Amino acid sequence: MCLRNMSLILQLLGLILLLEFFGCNASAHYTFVIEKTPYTRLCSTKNILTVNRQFPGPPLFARKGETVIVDVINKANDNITIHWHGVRQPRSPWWDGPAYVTQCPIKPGSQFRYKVIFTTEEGTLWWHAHADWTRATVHGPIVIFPKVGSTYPFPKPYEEMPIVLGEWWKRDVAQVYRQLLRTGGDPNVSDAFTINGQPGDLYPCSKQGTFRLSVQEGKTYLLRIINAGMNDNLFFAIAQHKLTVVSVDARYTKPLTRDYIVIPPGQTIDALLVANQSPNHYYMAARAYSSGQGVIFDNTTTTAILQYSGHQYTPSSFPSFPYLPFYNDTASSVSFTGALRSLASKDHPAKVPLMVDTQLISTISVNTFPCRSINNSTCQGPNGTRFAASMNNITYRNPSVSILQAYYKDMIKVFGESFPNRPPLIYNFTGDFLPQQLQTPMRGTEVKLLDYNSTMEIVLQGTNLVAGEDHPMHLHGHSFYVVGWGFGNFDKNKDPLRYNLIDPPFQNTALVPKKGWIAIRFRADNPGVWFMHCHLERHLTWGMDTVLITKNGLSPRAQLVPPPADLPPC
Ligand SMILES: *[C@@H]1O[C@H](CO)[C@@H](O)[C@H](O)[C@H]1NC(C)=O
Ligand SMILES: *[C@@H]1O[C@H](CO)[C@@H](O)[C@H](O)[C@H]1NC(C)=O
Ligand SMILES: *[C@@H]1O[C@H](CO)[C@@H](O)[C@H](O)[C@H]1NC(C)=O
Ligand SMILES: *[C@@H]1O[C@H](CO)[C@@H](O)[C@H](O)[C@H]1NC(C)=O
Ligand SMILES: *[C@@H]1O[C@H](CO)[C@@H](O)[C@H](O)[C@H]1NC(C)=O
Ligand SMILES: *[C@@H]1O[C@H](CO)[C@@H](O)[C@H](O)[C@H]1NC(C)=O
Ligand SMILES: *[C@@H]1O[C@H](CO)[C@@H](O)[C@H](O)[C@H]1NC(C)=O
Ligand SMILES: *[C@@H]1O[C@H](CO)[C@@H](O)[C@H](O)[C@H]1NC(C)=O
Ligand SMILES: *[C@@H]1O[C@H](CO)[C@@H](O)[C@H](O)[C@H]1NC(C)=O
Ligand SMILES: [Cu+2]
Repeated sequence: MCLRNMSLILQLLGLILLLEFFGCNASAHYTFVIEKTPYTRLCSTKNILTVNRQFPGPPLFARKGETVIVDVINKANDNITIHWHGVRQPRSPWWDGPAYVTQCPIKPGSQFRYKVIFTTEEGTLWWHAHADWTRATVHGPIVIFPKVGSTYPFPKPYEEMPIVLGEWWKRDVAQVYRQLLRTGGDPNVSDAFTINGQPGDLYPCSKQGTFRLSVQEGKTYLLRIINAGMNDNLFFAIAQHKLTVVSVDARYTKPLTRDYIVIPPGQTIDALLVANQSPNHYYMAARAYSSGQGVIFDNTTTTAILQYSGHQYTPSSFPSFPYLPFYNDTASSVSFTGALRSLASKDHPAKVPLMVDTQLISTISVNTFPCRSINNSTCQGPNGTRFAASMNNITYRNPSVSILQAYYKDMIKVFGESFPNRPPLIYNFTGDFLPQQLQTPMRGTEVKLLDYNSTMEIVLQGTNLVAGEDHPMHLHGHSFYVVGWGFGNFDKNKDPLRYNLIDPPFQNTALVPKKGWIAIRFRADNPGVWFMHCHLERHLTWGMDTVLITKNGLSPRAQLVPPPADLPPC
């Protein structure tokens, strides 16, 4: 309600300051206080890291093109940073967030002011912590409305609702993270998935809190769905209702109507829901899409309830349950992701680079290192090894100061500039029986330099080392067109002939299918230091990461803005 009134006032007076005066969320200045807060889930209470004591955290509202200030005050005992996932932050990587890539962490007792600069984004994104595993509970939606005088390219929904999908551990997530680093094995899987912070009816002690979405018969609702989970891609569906996807990663798509969606960690999907079934209660549910053979995962199911209101009726005592594909159903996953298309209309054109200046091909692999244990205990990775992951056979290692600061000052060389353009070794990437010696990668901090305004194509080639599985690859600073994908090994002669250069989806996170590849294109027109990584948190931790540095252009408008004075020191 508040928001609707506020936008009306905005339209009438054009005054943003009024919003703060009225105590609404839609202000241009937010304060995020990071602190531990007790939350009770699954029959037990634990202290979790939160923003303003909320889980999920508070939504950020803006209109297209606005800049929002967020003061982050760290009152917890953990290092923290905040990343504005999918926000371009033009020439301003200082406020992008990934620890040791663009900034040193905000240490306990200190604070940092972020400038979140919206330009081309419109729709749903999200913010999350980007240091260690703190993002498990430190995250929330970003809602970017069209400019005043402009509207959605679809009929105005009656109401809008964020649907934040998350993952919950009974134990302290920091302990799960430390155990993973210590043992070299798989991290403990989560104990529950959540919908807007609640596990739902299928978990112990959870029925009371189950999230309920009240709808009126005949009305249309816009669900702003975010996968804020750590380690699992998810299938999501609502019993007896279809979802019409209208936007992915804050870019409009051609309407795509399906019974279920697939949403990997990092992705945001806006979908219209028409309350056109008989008045009753219906389950919405999410569970893992986990394609790796033998890869352990949280196989539980989270639910919320869609309940019709405004009528006299007796709801069935057992709401009907939606169809969700089986946990390893890759065909169902690609049947959804492969059908996404940019809207590509006059108002929302797709500007796909047709010519490519630089093509980079990178493998993305899960790997192992021999166990080099300090206290002679064996490592808990496969066959007593230590899990790792890599891009082009390099396991990314964080430097001790941020790459951006080192690059900007041109002083200490904490990184190398030789991330290879091609896999160092050509083998049958997706072969079923790969020699064991290919499994061990190199460690390094190698970046790839991109010329300003050059057009890039990056082919991300999944491999079958250790275990082939889907990887949701995310790029900061530049969203990209997914121009092609396929199973098996990328064929540089045949596959580009099948690219979609007309209306490919424009994303910041894209799922590379198991034992397959995707090709993405973008123009490197945003100078800065930009992290690229798998958004499965365990793979990020293991090193399936690299850094792209888009160089400055010639004009001052094509160069990095200077660093803020309050940038945290390491
Ligand atoms: C991980 O799971 C194992 C086995 O269930 C348990 O012993 C251990 O305490 C768990 N560790 C953490 C940090 O949750
Ligand atoms: C989930 O995993 C547990 C432990 O591995 C197993 O016992 C159970 O059968 C699985 N449940 C489903 C529904 O797959
Ligand atoms: C999916 O898992 C089932 C067992 O849980 C297995 O029988 C089946 O082969 C798997 N399918 C794929 C495509 O891996
Ligand atoms: C580890 O084992 C080796 C060989 O058995 C032994 O020489 C060494 O002292 C042990 N180290 C520790 C810390 O126990
Ligand atoms: C690569 O491995 C796959 C799966 O084992 C196999 O089907 C394919 O023929 C292999 N390709 C080549 C070029 O050897
Ligand atoms: C990765 O590099 C290591 C160390 O040079 C090498 O042993 C291994 O075979 C390489 N693997 C691949 C897949 O390139
Ligand atoms: C980038 O390159 C394109 C194509 O060559 C050109 O049209 C555009 O003006 C360039 N932009 C900038 C900011 O240099
Ligand atoms: C573990 O060792 C066995 C036997 O040597 C081998 O078949 C298997 O591929 C190994 N697994 C991994 C992940 O290295
Ligand atoms: C927090 O960050 C500082 C600065 O990089 C670092 O020295 C310290 O070890 C970090 N603390 C933890 C608990 O990671
Ligand atoms: Cu991954």
